[in-house]
Amino acid sequence: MAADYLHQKIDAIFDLYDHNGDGFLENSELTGMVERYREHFNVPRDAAKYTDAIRLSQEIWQRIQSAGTDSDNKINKREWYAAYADPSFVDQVVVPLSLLVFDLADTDGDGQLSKDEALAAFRLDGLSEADAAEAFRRLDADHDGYLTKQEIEQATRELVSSNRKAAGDVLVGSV
Ligand SMILES: [Ca+2]
Ligand SMILES: [Ca+2]
Ligand SMILES: [Ca+2]
Repeated sequence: MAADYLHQKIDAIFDLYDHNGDGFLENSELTGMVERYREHFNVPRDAAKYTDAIRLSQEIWQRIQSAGTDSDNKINKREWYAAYADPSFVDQVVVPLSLLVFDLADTDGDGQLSKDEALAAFRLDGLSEADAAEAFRRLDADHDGYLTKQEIEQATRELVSSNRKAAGDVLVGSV
């Protein structure tokens, strides 16, 4: 059952992106997450952290479309799983995107997410209020009231690579 657990988590990421819940990802849903961050945190459209995040969202789209076997303009779950099975996809796209999203939420630019910044970010990801609070509690390992980039990077890697239960799993709420 171990392999199935990782599968469930990758599945949960898909569902957070699948804004209209139809079981497919469209290009606009991949950029939609970044757009929601930009709006909520009032990030200027010409800010590098925004344009870079959009570029990486597009890279997700392009990589999966070019690897895909069908030519519909949507990503299905099978194509999504296949992408995450490639370690370079995680290293070159998934982790860098999560760090840029961190920057978008870091409105005061101190290099950390305060509790308010982090809770707002988790809610934008689609987590319930309770799941967002739990995620913050679990990820703030040293209980100083802030999340660092290192904590988010580690949590992201655990979420998308580990078959075992890990603290980072809270990034997708209750799996
Ligand atoms: Ca959809
Ligand atoms: Ca901050
Ligand atoms: Ca901390």
